[in-house]
Amino acid sequence: MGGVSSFTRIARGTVAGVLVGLVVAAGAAGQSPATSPITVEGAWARTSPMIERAGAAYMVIRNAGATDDALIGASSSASAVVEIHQTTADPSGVMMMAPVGMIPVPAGGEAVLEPGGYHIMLIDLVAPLEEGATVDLRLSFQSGLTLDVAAEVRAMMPMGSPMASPAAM
Ligand SMILES: [Cu+2]
Repeated sequence: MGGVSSFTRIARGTVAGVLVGLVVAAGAAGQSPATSPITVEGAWARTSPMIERAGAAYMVIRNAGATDDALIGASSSASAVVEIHQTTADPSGVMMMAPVGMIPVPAGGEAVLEPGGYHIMLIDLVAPLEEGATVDLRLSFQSGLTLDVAAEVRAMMPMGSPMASPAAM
């Protein structure tokens, strides 16, 4: 049946295209941190004080390059859903959080993810976050770069962190 064989050819072509795409993505993921303008410092995570089976991760993302970049997504084996959130206060001072499409990481600058501001939201945790354990995160950037980060689970904000509302993600 000519129709079937023609369908098979198209399908094979599609599979080949997907494989090429995967090789390119693996190359980007394997890029040495030494050559990447993006670095992450002080990654940590905690269980949400407010929401059962949710947690959040925080860090400072630096961009030593000459091109603006942005964090556009993340994944983790620790939770079914990972979203990029921003906590803000409404005019009456009530803290609320919502997903954002990206967190800008300007050229020569940094993005600060901290309680009361930007954070990586871990939704539907596979297991409760245990203090001292690490949460793996794969960060995806607008530039196509991906970066693997290990965030240490802590009960409290690390010493020296700016004081934000401890109840807010
Ligand atoms: Cu959140």
